[in-house]
Amino acid sequence: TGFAAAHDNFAFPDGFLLGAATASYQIEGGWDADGKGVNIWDTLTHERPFLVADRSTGDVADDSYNLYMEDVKLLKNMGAQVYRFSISWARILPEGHDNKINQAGIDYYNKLINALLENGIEPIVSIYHWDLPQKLQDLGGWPNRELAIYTENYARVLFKNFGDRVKLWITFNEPLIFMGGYTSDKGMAPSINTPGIGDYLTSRTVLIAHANIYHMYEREFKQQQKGKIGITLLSFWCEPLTPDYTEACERYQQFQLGIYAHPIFTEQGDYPSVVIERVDANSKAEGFTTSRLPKLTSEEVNYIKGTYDFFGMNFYTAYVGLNGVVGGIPSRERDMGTIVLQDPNWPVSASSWLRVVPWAFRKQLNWIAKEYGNPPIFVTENGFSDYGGLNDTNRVLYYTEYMKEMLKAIHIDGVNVVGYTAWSLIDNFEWLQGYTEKFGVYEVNFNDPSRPRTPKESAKVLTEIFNTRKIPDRFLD
Ligand code: PNW
Repeated sequence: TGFAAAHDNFAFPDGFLLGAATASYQIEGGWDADGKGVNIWDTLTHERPFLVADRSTGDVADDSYNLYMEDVKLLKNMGAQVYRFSISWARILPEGHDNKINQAGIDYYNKLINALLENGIEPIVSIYHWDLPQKLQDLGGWPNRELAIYTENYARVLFKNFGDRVKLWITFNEPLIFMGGYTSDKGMAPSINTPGIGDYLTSRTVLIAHANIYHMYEREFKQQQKGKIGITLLSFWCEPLTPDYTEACERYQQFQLGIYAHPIFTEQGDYPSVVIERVDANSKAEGFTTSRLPKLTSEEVNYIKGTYDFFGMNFYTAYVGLNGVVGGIPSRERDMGTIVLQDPNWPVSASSWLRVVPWAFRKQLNWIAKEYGNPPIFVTENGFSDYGGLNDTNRVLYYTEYMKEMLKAIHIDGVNVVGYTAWSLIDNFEWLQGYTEKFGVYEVNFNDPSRPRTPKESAKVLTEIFNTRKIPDRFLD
């Protein structure tokens, strides 16, 4: 019957992977434990505490450096098949370079990975989730393209030590956001104010580093380890204010997602032409002799193209877009020439940028599938923030409504989505918002030294979904 068919549409396909996600700096603590080096978030939180909403740090965070077994238990109890976590570069290589390896760091991730596998949970490892060793920032950080080589060397240490057991690797988490660390002295670490220049330099280094890692894995490890490598990119749906602004939204997609996805996922490769044209033209008008967008050579374009086994997609929210020139001179925002707003009717969260727009998830999945030739998409993050509390009805609604839209994209539209990890397993250090915004499905009491974890309503619903592999009937209309 049509009734049954409609309900089958809200089941997860066989082989679809379900789980939850975290990141090293946000949960681990142990900021100077057992030989770990200093990273740019240690530096920002210690030296410029006023940049963080509650002046907090990740010094202890969820103490997952000590309590990782608790996290594994939560995942196990939920019925998670996969756990996405990131490795702290400075815990493995205290000074960023591979000449000095911190064995205690290797031991920590070995213990975590083994515990996961013993409990039937597959690790998905992000190689870089924003915590750059300070020693590499001292050399200029991501705008310095030598980092593309240092990152490759760091990744090799990870493949050598963990690649026998880790089969799913993500090179970078959301370069779109961490390139912002080079656009303002009030922003993300390293909080350096070089907008319209440092961010584009960062994008080039990241693209080359990603390709270096991908090719190095193919040459040195893939045959033996048989793993898969992707990159996690953040995107937003952009709904044109009126049909006249369709192009404004297209430009928004290319400037936000396309800067990273076009060089890797299209057959043509390279930066999107609209990005090249507009940054070149603005640079010229602003009096720069050389475009602020450093070009990729044709060798680099070919080298970067196709370096993926899957597309890691982080998705949270949507905007309404229209034409408009805003942002300083120079800036990527100004280069883009699109302004975005959020519809005041969309339900809010605790995060200023995050409104609840479930239908946009389906649209963005379709946009990616169409633009990039329907690659396997792993949704590596999706989630909702509030100010705390176990009775998180709005988070439950967020997850069920967004998952329903994702399932429509899979079953009705044929988008190739292969997995989903909820952000986040536990409340954690939400970057510049400190501990004021909560994303966890498990609550963590940050006032208690033992950092107890307690399931919220959303953890119970995700447990049910992970075990039944469908959206419960009570959430279907
Ligand atoms: C992601 N925005 O960051 C990160 O990968 C996580 O580490 C983070 O905790 C999570 O989402 C929630 O914020 C984002 O401004 C940061 O649109 C900023 C935005 C989106 C995602």
